[in-house]
Amino acid sequence: MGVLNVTPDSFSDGGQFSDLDKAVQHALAMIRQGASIIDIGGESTRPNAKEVSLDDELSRVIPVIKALRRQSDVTISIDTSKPDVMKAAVEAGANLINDVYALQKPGAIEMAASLGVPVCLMHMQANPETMQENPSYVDVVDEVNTFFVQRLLACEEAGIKKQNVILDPGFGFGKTLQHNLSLLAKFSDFTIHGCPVLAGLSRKSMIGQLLDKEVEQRAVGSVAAALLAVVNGASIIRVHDVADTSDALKIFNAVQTIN
Ligand code: 7PM
Repeated sequence: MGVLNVTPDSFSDGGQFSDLDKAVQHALAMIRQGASIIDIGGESTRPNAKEVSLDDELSRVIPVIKALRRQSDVTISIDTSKPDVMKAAVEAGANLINDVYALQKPGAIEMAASLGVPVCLMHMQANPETMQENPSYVDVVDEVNTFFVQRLLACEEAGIKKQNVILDPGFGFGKTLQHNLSLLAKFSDFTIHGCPVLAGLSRKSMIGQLLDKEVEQRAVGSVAAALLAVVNGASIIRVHDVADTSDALKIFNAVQTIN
């Protein structure tokens, strides 16, 4: 899964191509490099991020989804927690809902059920404004798994089949470095529900903390972390550096398919 952020400054350089054009070109480049899912997000979920209005989010993501859908049949994931964005995105050609609030916002679970597309449910402690203030768990892996059981039950009650659910422990979302390392070390524990598990580690602060490197120097560390997640059972990895990650996965797959 390649990350395509369409927040205002992601693709604007004042140059000759439109921001829409550049966003689509970046998605097509990630597809050529090996991405089979493009995750399109217009709402920043970074720590301390401000909320984005419905109209702003729609005007950022919908034109990109429509334009990409015209040029590719790649799986398009919409990264949103707003029911109205989910609906417009699926109507524009998105095939997957990636919700960092795990369909807990009012109306989200009903909307996802009625749209009938697969959903990715991510664990987060607290909310983006406060989540990194004082993350605290007795046992982070147990608590994330308990959350997954609760959300799978809510999905079943809403009419979303387990076969349509992807789970994600939410690296960096209300977690300290030690919590994040526990999630990665015990990643295989999240496969007990029988759903595919997604890992989003790319360029995150845990990589920065371990390497003492700024975000643009975290590609190698991110690839190493992604590969560990795959070895420990991840089915989908959400990454910025698609070409580098593809190289690592080709080595893994070659070793995996021997005999
Ligand atoms: C800080 C924290 C900076 C998070 C940037 C981010 C995930 C996601 C994001 C994830 C799923 C980023 C993010 N992370 N969706 N959206 N899983 N499902 O790295 O880990 O882009 S935002």
